Amino acid sequence: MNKPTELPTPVTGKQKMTPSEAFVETLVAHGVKDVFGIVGSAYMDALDLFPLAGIRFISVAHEQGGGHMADGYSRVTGRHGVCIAQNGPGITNFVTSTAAAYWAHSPVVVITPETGSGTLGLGGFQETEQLPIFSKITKFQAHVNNRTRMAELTSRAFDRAHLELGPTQLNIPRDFFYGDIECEIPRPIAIERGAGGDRSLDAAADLLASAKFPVILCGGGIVMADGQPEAVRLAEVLQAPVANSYLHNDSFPAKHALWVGPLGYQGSKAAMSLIAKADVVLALGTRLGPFGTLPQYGMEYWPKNAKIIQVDADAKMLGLVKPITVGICGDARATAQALVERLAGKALASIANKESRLADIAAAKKTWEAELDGWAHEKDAWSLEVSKSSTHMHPRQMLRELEKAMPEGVMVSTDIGNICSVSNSYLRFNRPRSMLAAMSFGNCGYAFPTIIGAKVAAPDRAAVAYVGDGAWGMSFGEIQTCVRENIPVTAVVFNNGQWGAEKKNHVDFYENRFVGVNLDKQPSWAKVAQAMGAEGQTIEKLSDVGPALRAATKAQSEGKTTILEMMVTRELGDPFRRDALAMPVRHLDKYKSTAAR
Ligand SMILES: Cc1ncc(C[n+]2csc(CCOP(=O)(O)OP(=O)(O)O)c2C)c(N)n1
Ligand SMILES: [Mg+2]
Repeated sequence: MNKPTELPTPVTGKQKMTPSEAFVETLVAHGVKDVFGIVGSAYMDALDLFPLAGIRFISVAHEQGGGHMADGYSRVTGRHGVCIAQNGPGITNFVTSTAAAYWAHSPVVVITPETGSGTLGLGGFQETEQLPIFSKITKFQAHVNNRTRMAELTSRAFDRAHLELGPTQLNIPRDFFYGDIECEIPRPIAIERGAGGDRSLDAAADLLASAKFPVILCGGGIVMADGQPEAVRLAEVLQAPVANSYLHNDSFPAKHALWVGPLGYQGSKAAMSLIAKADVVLALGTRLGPFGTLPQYGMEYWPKNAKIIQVDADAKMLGLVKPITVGICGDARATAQALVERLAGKALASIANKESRLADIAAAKKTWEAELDGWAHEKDAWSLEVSKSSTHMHPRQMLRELEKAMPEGVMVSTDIGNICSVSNSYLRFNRPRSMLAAMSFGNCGYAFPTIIGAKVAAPDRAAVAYVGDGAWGMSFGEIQTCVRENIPVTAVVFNNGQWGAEKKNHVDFYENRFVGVNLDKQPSWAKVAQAMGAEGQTIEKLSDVGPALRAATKAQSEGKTTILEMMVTRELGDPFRRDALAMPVRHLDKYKSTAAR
């Protein structure tokens, strides 16, 4: 979270300044060092001050990319990510990235200069109503309705992004950057969240003390609260297995004996089989999103009869998706600490029987690892057919090689797509703020710009994006940003020549009637990378995967961005949402041939 003691000091005292100066000094007051965007006349008067204010402006290829970079930056630092653009089209380009940040709970401040107040409503150049567009994808919208309020409202947009755990919008009529005002720069408001109410904490501690098979489900709230040490301590006190919530594989250290892997789509069967046995589940810092516990591998693993304790910093999330026994509105770190304190001195049923549970954990993990080792390729009829005459790599084997070659402390972003989803089984982290998946908004094109923002935030950490070739077509333009702004990252592009995740639905439901899913006549993405000033390599053989990833991540320290184009077969893993599709029903004669038989 925002650490006020580390923040620089802006100008102090009430004094005369321009609104541009007030705006920039408020950014300084909130510790802003980097802003992502595309230049525009709407805010040029403020932009002119950035260098002297110590703010780096990172010029991107597309505003959506800039928004995702701000998201990645905030997810790695825990501080604000900031993006800005030209009124009208520059701002509408932020819609997708803002919605993605909303569902990732990222404190991104989206700065949206708008058309001048003097001509608003006349349908002039680059005019659109910018507040309604973002109203459902931000936690707070500040509109500067008077230039004298520039610092106040700017500061509030920053404060609210932390307080409400998500993106906020700061909308500024472009003429309001100019003029003379008298104002004082507000200091950031830092609100400490507590552990939760005494009654709910007592009830949770009693339940945990009596639990014979407690399981902790560790979510993104632990990452955001920097609470991993407290989560580890609590797990050790209870000797409870710990699963990661869906796409938060960095919420608990994978090297820990109690770690059992992620739940959800393409997650760990060890985690699923163990949570199925739980009599008490502690959902620590997770909203228990509806997709996070969908059945997988034909397993219904959510323990319907277990008592559920849910901890979330947002009270509205408690009991929203799943019925719960105890809800605690608290900061996951503080709550974990408070539970450790309450459990001290209590007789714990889970300690009395810990040997058998530890044996269960070790056995479940061993079985799952062995299954992954042997799972060289997908075994459904279609996958076998398309891969039998292919010389390309099996995606799963390639993902295993990548996993083994990951450098210490790596950050990995993942896109939406079949191979990215399968990678969930092969991504393990020992450090929080390391996994940056496209969260529930699930937009293709998320991973590459997000890892660029992460790299700006943590230049000394290796940064790797996993991207399907379809999603790559949407996002490779940001190679320009890497090269131009010297932000070295590695992108691993899975070339299977298709929008695979969607094709899987054609295979499962539409008898292979493919419409719009083949990505024929793609360029060589390795050559495209080279033409854009990055390194590009095509990887055909499994034995080259590990060495290529190691070399590419190492080359980041020499300032090199590398695109590794992995040539993989067209086989496809399980689909994301079998539950959401139905076999085709047709009533009109014209379409009868497409009806399910
Ligand atoms: C912006 C956006 N458009 C469309 C979709 C629907 N969609 C989900 S996965 C997918 C296919 C991804 O293909 P690719 O990136 O090549 O990865 P693959 O599935 O082949 O591994 C599509 C089109 C989406 N999630 N986001
Ligand atoms: Mg693909």
